Amino acid sequence: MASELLLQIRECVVKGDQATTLHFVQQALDSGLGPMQIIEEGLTPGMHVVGDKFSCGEYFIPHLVMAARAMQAGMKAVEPELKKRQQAVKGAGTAVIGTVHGDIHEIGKSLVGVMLSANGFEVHDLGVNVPVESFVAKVQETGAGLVGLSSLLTTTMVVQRQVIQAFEAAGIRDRVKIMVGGAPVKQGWANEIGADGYAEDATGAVELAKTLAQAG
Ligand code: B1M
Repeated sequence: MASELLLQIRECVVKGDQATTLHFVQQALDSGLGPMQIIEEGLTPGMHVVGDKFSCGEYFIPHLVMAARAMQAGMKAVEPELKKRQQAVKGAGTAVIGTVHGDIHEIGKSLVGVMLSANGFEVHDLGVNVPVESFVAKVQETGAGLVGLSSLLTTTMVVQRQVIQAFEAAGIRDRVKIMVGGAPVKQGWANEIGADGYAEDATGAVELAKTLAQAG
């Protein structure tokens, strides 16, 4: 039953059907499935199928847009449950996150943001296509100790390096911990550009953020 529901959620994302995605996500929640299981075993695998279909020329941009809307509808439904279940630690720290300039992929970045805030971080989500200087300005304004940079395109990964360089140029690199992520990003890239950490997924991002916040 559970695996059938997760399969249906996946299929609805692949079809880009918002209403039905929402319906099955709600049914999954009602039947006691956990929010992370719904995200990781239903919604996200659906997006991977969509990505594969796009790669092989079966899907085009409108399919990606519709699938993203379906996934976002599902995410909205699981968000309250996600927040309820997380163990919020008061005063975990302040984080500034965003998808770097030139890149408009928002779902993974938003998931990281929701998970961080569910775990007690005060999150300033700058959105997508964020100019390099905006990260620096927001840190100066809020005093945030953590910066999260998301990048889904191989062509925009370099902007993560530019953001780190901008913090150096502003003379405040030692005041922030910078973590990077996104599908094409790997630990080796994080090392190469001098980031403080890399996480593969949203759960890993929360663990990393907690570790970096403690390291202060
Ligand atoms: Co685009 N896209 N897209 N896309 N898109 C990818 C990324 C792609 C892999 C598809 C493919 O070819 N198979 C490919 C990139 C290839 C590459 O460079 N390696 C691609 C391309 C090429 C493009 C365009 C260039 C297409 C074009 O115009 N010709 C274009 C670029 C636009 C731009 O940004 N300038 C484009 C556009 C779009 C849409 C706008 C249509 C849409 C996004 C809509 C939206 O976000 N509102 C879209 C979508 C939906 C995708 C796929 C299908 C799905 C992305 C997604 O939401 N995944 C994607 C294929 C794929 O990923 N398999 C694809 C679900 C999400 C939960 O996962 O974002 O990976 P993800 O986030 C994960 C982890 O990566 C990690 O945690 C998250 C949760 O586990 N993570 C972090 C993410 N950020 C993190 C930050 C951290 C830590 C972890 O710390 C700070």
